Amino acid sequence: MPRHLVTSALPYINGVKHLGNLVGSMLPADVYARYLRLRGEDVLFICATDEHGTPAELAALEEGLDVAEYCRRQHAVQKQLGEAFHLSWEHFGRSSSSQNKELTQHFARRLDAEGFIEERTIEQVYSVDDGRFLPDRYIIGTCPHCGYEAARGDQCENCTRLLDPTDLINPRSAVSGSTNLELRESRHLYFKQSLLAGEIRDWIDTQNDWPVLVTSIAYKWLDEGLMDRGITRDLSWGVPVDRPGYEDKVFYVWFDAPIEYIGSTKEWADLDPERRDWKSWWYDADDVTYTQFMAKDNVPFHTVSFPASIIGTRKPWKLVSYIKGFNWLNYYGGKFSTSRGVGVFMNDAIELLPADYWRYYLMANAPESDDSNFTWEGFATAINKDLADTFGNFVNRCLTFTRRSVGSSVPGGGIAGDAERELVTELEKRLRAYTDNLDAKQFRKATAELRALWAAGNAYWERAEPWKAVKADPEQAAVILRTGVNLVRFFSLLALPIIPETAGDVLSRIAPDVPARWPTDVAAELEALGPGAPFEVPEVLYRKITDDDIEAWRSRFGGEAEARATD
Ligand code: B3M
Ligand code: ZN
Repeated sequence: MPRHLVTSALPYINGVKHLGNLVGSMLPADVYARYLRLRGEDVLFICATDEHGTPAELAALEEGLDVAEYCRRQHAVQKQLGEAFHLSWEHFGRSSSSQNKELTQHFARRLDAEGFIEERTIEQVYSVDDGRFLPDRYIIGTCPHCGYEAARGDQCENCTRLLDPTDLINPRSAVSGSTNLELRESRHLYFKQSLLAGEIRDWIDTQNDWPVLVTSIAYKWLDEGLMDRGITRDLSWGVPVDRPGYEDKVFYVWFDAPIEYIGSTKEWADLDPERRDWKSWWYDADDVTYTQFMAKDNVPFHTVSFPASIIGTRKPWKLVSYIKGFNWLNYYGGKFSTSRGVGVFMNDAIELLPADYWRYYLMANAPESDDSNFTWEGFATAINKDLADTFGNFVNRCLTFTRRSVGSSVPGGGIAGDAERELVTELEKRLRAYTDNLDAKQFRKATAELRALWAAGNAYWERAEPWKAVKADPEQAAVILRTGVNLVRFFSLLALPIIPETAGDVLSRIAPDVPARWPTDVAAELEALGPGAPFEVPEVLYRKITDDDIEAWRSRFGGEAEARATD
């Protein structure tokens, strides 16, 4: 049976993620994994926190915490929030795990054995007072281009120009503020990935079903000439470099982070080694289809650097089968900003409304072919019109009217007629479009097809006019009510990947004993709940978003000025 490995880009450890991070990797990965499970596939959905590198160390420094303790706490926060959003990973690991350490060191040794590792000596900024080398981000100074006084050694976030630490005016250490800096030689390991450029290009050339966004970024990097890259750093927090003379160095975060996809799988298997075989998913795994989800800034590492690390081992480690890359979700046209506190973050969002509201809006508005915009107005429209009116209201009106007319069980009697046959024909067309879009990982289009399915059910109910039939033709009324209750089940089943909590709640009340399997035969689905099947009527599924809500949330989360600009 085909097996599906699904991974989402690993969220950085520092801080709660915003809705842009969620929609650009973790959420679509979850929707896809849920859909595949409903189709009966064997699915392994893996994610983890990306804990090494300067973001972790600088954030821990700011909180006055030991970096390992900081990461432990942050991983727990991100794991809990991910589960609050119903992200159904089989494992949410940690790139600081011992499994990732061993695998990263193994990959480096393999690359070395195959002649792809070279030692080079480079000049680096050393802080005498801190007694350590400073990575570029640890050096602060005045930008020579725009005069911004807090520019970093790698980039000025004010004018966004890329910098070298030696460009900065009055450079100082971000660790201690000391200006007692000097250039010193330091030895580092370089991965000679330039030797693999041809093989990587040949591999990319065969990926003709990948999104253009992904292949165009890969070719851009390859066309610019694939440079050898330093894969070690003078840092203490990271995967140690097990090589004499490198006791004070660790591997570069982007070398170890993608290997954590494998590391997290091994963490998962180590929890139940009798039944879980991590290597069968990653080594000689031709029966596995591997799909990665990420935002576009991560695409270069996943189309070039990580595959180079795998191909360079000359061992049959699993290469990705499909990469789904996303553009950006903006907030009123601007960037979500952790530092400026602009935009909606996962902890705030889940406090405001249950996960399904966000899941639905983010999938309906996913930044796939282009950047998309989060606005409270757009959010309110999607919730009020699609979730509350088209799905939620259909569920309640069908079940409430049926209960009031014939009691809390599906009525028998009557024979389906042309109206029902036409309904089945339309639903078959829509189901095919919905399924095709989910198979193609086109989430925006898939969500639009789900909404169209719901609308078709509403149109049937309106045309059938059960409120007249119950008086004039009870046999015909029984057909309409039976069809309506089965439509509620059918629509909830289809909605499970996107809004699992509320769709699951409906199914638990009307079809607790009917297995949730992806529907293929619409006519059969509309008879799944036969005469006498009991049902309960759920509470109103969604509350409407009011103008006051929008006003309050716009001022709380920023976007006030931007909103006026777009009004
Ligand atoms: N930690 C996510 C980011 O760039 C980055 C992904 C790693 S996936 C191996 O925000
Ligand atoms: Zn600048």
